[in-house]
This record gives sequence, C-alpha cells and structure tokens, in this order.
Amino acid sequence: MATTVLSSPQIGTGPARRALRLANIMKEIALLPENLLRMPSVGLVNQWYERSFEEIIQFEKVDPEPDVLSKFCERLVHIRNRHADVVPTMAQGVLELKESHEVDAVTEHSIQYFLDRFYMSRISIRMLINQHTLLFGETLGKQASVNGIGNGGRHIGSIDPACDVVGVVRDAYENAKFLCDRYYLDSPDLELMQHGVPSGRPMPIVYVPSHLYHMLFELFKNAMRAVMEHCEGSPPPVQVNLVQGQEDICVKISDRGGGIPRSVTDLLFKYMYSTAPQPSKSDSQNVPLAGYGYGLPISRLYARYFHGDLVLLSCEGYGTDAVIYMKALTNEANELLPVFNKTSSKFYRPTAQLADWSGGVHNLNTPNRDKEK
Ligand code: W6P
Repeated sequence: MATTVLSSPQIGTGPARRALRLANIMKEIALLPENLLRMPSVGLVNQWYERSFEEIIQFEKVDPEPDVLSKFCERLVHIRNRHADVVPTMAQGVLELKESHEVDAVTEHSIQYFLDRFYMSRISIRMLINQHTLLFGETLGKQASVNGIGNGGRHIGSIDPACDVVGVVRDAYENAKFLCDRYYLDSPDLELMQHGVPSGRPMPIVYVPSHLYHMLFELFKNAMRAVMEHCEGSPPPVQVNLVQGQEDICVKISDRGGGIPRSVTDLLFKYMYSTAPQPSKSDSQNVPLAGYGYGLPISRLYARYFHGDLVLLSCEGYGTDAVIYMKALTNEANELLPVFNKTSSKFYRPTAQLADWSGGVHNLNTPNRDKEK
C-alpha cells in the first residue's frame, strides 16, 4: 500500500500521474447524461477540473528545481482547496436534475455508475495530493510526517503503518455521541469487544486513519439516530465487534434501532435517493444527526479504495449491523482505481434490460436487484 501512494519527489512523475487521473475522469464527465451535464452545478465542477488540469500540465515540462518544487506544492494546495466542495456541488447538480426533469431508470443507473467512479477518482487524487504536500511540502509537512511529530514518528504522509483501530473507533464514537447528546439529550453507550487479539490491546493496521474515521463516524451517526428514534426509555448500547482475521479485519457496528426493510438497504447507497438539500448554516446548532448527503455511499468507496468493503445487514423490527472490512495484508490493500476505456464508455449508453425472471418488474429501478459488482 505504501509504495503505491507515495509520490516521487521528482516532479516528472507527480504531475504526470495527477494529470492522467484528471484526464481520465474528465473524459467520463463528458459522457454524463446530457441533462445532468447541463445543470449549472455540474458545469461549475467541470470548470474546476479543466482549470486544475491546465495548471498541472504546466509543470510537466519544467525542470524540477527546488523553486519549482515548492511552487508545485503551493499549486497543489490551491487545487485541493478549489475542489473542497465538489461533493455538495455535485449533489446540488443531481438535485437540480431531479427538480427539472423526470429521471428514467437508465439515466439513474448511469449517474450511480458515474458518481461511484468520480468520487473514487477524487479520493485517489486527494490521496496523491496529500501524500505529496505532506512529504515534500515546506515547513509543517516535513517535520510532522517525516520526522514524525505527534504520532510517534511513524506516519508516511497520511498513512499510519500502525493505525490504532480501537483508538479511531473510540474517537468516532465520542464525536458522534457529542452530536447525538446535543440533538436528543441522550445517547447510547458503546460496548466494544475485540476478537483475534487480546482485549485491551491495540489492533494496529496499515491504514489512512482519516478514511477509517470518516467511515466510522458516519456509521455511528446512523446507528445512534436509529436507536434514539426507536427506543422508549433508556437507549440500548451500540455494540462494536473488532475482529482480527487472517485475511480481513472487520469492524461490526450493531444497533438495536429498529432496523430498516430490506428494500431500503440498497437505496441508502444510491446517490439519487440520498440527495437531500443541505441544512442551512443557520441551522448548524441543531442539525439532525444524519440522513442527508452522501455519507454512506462515499464511506463505502473509502472502504473499497483499499480493497475492503462496507455492508449493511438489517433485521427490520430489531436493528442493523454495519460491517467495515479492511484487508489484513497490506500487499492486498493497494489502490482500486477507475480506469477509462471502451468498457466504461459503454456503461453510459446502456440498453434497457428486459426481465428474465418472472414475478415483478425487474428493471434497473428494482431496489433488490443483485448488485452489479
Ligand atoms: C439503521 C440505518 C443504518 C444505516 C447505517 C448504519 C447503521 C444504521 N442503522 O437503522
């Protein structure tokens, strides 16, 4: 894992790699359903990509002198900031589409396919930018990530070769609990159990702590909200099982929040369904715990980025298990990237599928249709 995401200090490879990934996803943007491409927010995102691409390729031809290297770092930081709001802006674009057009099943499928690849590409590009700026940036970067201030000196950019899963779980729980207490004036306790390593010992893995935190925080918020909305009297605890296996490391978060019907489980990962208007800034003191935005689909992409996964398993009437799988072996945990080729372009002009099973309309809209992956 470490080797795939380390940018070379030579300027030749850094810009080339980023430019290639930018070019790949820009070709896919061009294939988006026309209706979506015409939405103002999507146009804005497209402009950001065009501008960043132009800025990056400027660096391809110049010699990697120290002055150029630091200019390159500055440019990367600038680009990272420019793209900070890509996710809510694309979500806005999808809302604009829903409000202005009837969206058919084929279009919806294309949008799901595109956004999964688009956000995965974004995760990978931001990972490259973070690695480069942390490892080769001026001031802070050098000391914090190479000589290692604050984390025992072990970080390699944003990668922690001994990421403390237990610590990240507790941290994510505490922060979700804070929001939960503020909104519901109470919150479920955490019951943490470890398997495969002695209890109370850390369970270190090679991982990007911020990615793991992002997934756990999202799942805790969902679990807590379900529990608080469902329970009468004192809320039952959220149980977390942490398991070190040979092949996988699993984090299972179990809530007794009443569960969700099977037909809804897949919808929670669909961008077209999970798009809701952003709560306004003035509401920020009293935002609901979760339930807007792209938290779950994007968390699953974080898991899949290093060949793990995130799945939901619910028993309607009782509660939900959410499992994060991570690869235990780092040589299997390399990047999973979208590549653009003839296969991917075909997905944007899919032919409507005819049902080959009886008993209902099995078109692309059927929630329980088997996953394509
Ligand atoms: C629920 C719905 C959900 C989504 C994600 C994680 C946990 C839960 N619990 O009821």
